Amino acid sequence: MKELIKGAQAVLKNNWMGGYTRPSALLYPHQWSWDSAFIAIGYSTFDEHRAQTELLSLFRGQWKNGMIPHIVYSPNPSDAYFPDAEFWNTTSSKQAPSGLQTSGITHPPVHATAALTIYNRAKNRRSALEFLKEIFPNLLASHRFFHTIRDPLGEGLAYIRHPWASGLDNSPTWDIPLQRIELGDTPGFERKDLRGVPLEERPRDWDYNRYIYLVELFKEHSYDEAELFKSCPFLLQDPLVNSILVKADSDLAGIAEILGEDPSEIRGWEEKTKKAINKKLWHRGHGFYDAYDLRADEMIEVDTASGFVPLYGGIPTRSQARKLYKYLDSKSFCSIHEKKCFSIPNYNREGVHFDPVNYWRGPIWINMNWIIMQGLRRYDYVDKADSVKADIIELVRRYGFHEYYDPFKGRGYGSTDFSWTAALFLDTVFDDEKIQ
Ligand code: 2M8
Repeated sequence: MKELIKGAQAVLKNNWMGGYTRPSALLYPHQWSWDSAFIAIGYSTFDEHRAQTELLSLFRGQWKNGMIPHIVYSPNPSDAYFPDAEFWNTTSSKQAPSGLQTSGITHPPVHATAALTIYNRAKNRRSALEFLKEIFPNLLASHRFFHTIRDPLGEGLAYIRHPWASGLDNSPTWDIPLQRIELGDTPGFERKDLRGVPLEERPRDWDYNRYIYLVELFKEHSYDEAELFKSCPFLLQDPLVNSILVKADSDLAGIAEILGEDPSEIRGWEEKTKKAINKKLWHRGHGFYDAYDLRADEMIEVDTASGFVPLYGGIPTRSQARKLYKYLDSKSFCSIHEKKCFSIPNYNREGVHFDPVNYWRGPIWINMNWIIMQGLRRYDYVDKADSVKADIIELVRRYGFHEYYDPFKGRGYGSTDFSWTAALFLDTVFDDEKIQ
């Protein structure tokens, strides 16, 4: 175990770019929003100063309306990633920050959870408190953005307007809304991801054409949120983003209390979003949480692991949780008793588009396992949580710190030495191993 821990720490250290940590050398040279939150949680197990720096550097890219962009671009020009900063041209928005370049969409808001974890683990209590004081106003603004600007009808659910904003880029859930897009004259572009990873492990050109169509639309409207709420063909309320927001609200309220600030507004957001998830995203007949397509005004009944993430936010009632558990521990998502399958594949194994090799369409992702594992503990499904934990450790031990893994063969795909795999591995073994 000691060697594995050293290996995980080395992945983070090698991906450190001087002010932030890249997700991986092979594919992702810039700073990604939810990656940074996971990475900061990993650093909090052995380097609290680096953990704080990681989060604070991400917030330098925060927009004036509170939005944390999903990518903060490195100041050093790099030919390694598409789309580059120029392609987003976010300077056309009055909301974009000056002095550095970012994308123009969000990512799941894990940051308050990361900030509280860093504080709780810190040995230097004074500097940890200073860190919380510094970051609290930015965190609050980012939550307010989700709860107000991204919820213009006051339903208690934040919308996303791009598959990349979900973090689960080519999840089969997005196939249906993306089919609605008529491409027209989208400009040509060159994907860079296929230089390092085979197409069978990555999204199709079909998806990329639609990702780029949406970015072109954002540019046309200078990233004006009210305009895009009216005109964007991809507009969804996703259980993953909203449940992560609920958990982060609860942690942000905890931070407010530590700082002697009034947490009531934040607790109000948390409660409202919890209720709304149960009201609008819970499919009664099916006993599962689905994304809601605001354009078609209907649920998207596609069963990905995102439907289990409400457990992490403490959102389901006991009886809802029982239904989720029964499904999670079945053949569809690899049960505890099945020896030939690691858990948790990101999409129902029996689903029509299931593919154990392709990106977010079947493989196991360590961040999803880590999130759902915590949800299982919250509802006292201890054996299953322990079995997910054992699979996280076993996948890393046997195959290394990959971006994602085949649920049957175990072997890893995408990037090697992937930062959030290393970071969340460290977090997973922290309490057992007393990492230094
Ligand atoms: C992947 O997404 C980026 C676009 O944001 C890409 O494919 O180019 C996703 O797995 C996303 O969740 C992740 O944050 C990002 C960097 O690791 O890569």
